[in-house]
Amino acid sequence: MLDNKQVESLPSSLISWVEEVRKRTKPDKVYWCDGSGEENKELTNLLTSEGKWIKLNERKYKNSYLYRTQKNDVARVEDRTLICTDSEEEAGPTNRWMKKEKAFKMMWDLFNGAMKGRTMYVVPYLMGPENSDFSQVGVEITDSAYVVVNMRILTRMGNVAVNELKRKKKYVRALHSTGDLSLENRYICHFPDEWLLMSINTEYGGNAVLSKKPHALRIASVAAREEGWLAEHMFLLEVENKKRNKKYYISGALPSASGKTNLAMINPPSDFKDFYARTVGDDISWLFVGKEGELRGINPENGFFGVAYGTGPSSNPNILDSLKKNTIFTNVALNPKTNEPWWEGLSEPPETLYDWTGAEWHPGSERSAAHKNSRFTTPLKQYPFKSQAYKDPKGVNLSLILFGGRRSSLIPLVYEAKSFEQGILLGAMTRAETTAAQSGSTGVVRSDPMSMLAFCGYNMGDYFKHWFDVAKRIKTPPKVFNVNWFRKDEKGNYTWPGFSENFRVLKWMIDRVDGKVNALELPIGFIPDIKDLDLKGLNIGKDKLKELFYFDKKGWLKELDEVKVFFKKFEKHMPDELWNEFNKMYKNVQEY
Ligand code: SAT
Ligand code: MN
Repeated sequence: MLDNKQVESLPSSLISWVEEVRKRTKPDKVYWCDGSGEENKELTNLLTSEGKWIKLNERKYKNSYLYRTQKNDVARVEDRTLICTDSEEEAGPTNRWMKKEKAFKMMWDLFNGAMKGRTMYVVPYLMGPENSDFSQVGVEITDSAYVVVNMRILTRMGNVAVNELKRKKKYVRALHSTGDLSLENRYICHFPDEWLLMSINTEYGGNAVLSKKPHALRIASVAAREEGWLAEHMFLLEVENKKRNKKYYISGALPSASGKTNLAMINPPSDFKDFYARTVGDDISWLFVGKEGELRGINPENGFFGVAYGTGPSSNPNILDSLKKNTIFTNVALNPKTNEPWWEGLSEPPETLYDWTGAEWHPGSERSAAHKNSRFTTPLKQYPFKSQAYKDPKGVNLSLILFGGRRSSLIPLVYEAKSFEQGILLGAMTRAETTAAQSGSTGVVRSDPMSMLAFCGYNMGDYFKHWFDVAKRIKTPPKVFNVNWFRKDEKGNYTWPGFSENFRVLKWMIDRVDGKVNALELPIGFIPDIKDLDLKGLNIGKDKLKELFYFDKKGWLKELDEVKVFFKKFEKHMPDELWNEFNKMYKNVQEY
């Protein structure tokens, strides 16, 4: 706990806000978190004693726990996630909007007495490396010990943030209460003008750990627009080639639960002896134009909140050891015999399990044992294949950016934009199938520009314009690519093996960056000449490769027509630069 002296040293605006929240929410106790190990132990003991979480097998999963959320509270709820501004136009046609004053009143009514009988935790946190001009601070007030222990892994929490609070002019205020978990009154409200967040009646990570999507993307995207940088839903990967004596930094946007974490932790196939891949971040990148006109990136987070379901020896072997200590598992299954967590993809299922709801489960059951959006929360620091750059206050210099999404047809395995500006179009026109990361139906194709549909805190038309404005200041633009690992054949099987084999595609991109290989031109961009794809050791037929790069003119015209309908929604907010790029591509496809 922070002592009185430390609390008194904090900005007076913060002290009075905490006091206001205390008066309105009426907790039994106020507890200022310092982020220490002892404090964390107290909180985990408390959670265990309340029967809310299960301590896992200490020998196999040291200091690790299983938490089950309420059944109706397992994913982000996009229809209850609101951007609250004066005018609807500021939020734009893709966000749910509520007038600021109305939302304020509604939320304060819901928060009235919400913390009665509970402890109110005040959590100072830092997003980004220490002593970095790019980092931001925030303070989350929450009555959930589960949220606090997650924040301790995902952010730099407590004392470090207290120091930065004294240095930074502005900070985000985030207020959360578990409330009664009722769906009718669940709201995650964003007040970008005030750098303020209010979330109630939910405890699921993406809705309640407000440092993550609500701060690091929705509020940060608004700040980024004002200050001339970009807050993106992107991983950040370091690839080193020892022979070329060079490091490449790759950031990439893929929608939630589409393998972004796996790609950020990719393990090059065994034939790629000169290559090493290391993770800087797996979910969020903040990008800045550096002094030399280069594009730099930092990972604002300090841990991973990855999807457990499907994570295993074939999809992400690198993470498995890291999950064996100091990890929180949410909504995975439990082996009652060994007290170990289990989820689909990890191993053969044991004879008897308790599923994510706690009900008995046996192999062959129709329902999954772990929830499809089950998650692990684990510290970056203990991940063996991390890049030391994750704590570099200056960030890294980007070599390339990739966009993509889950598409079972049409979109090639990889293609390259002809310019950075066309790259912005590739990002903006991304359409992807929905996943279990958001409530609602899965597998529906929807526009998800830059994978930011659910995370852009303002009008996406203005967001596209902002990308073009930032582009004007970049002197050495990274190359931009689009990828699609998810094409399926007529039988419904994936055409490309994916996972670590995706490194072959990254290698081609790196060769393009280094000017080592030429490419073939299509109206939508450049694709590899098959001979330049390193496929040594991979058993893949010629027809499959052909299929992966087949250009279906009719399909593309239909795709672009649908993109156009989406773009038109933004009306006058849509920048001319993007329409120009779009029209150029449309014409090229028509004339092909
Ligand atoms: O639930 S989170 O928003 O934190 C993760 C995700 O959906 O990308
Ligand atoms: Mn994400």
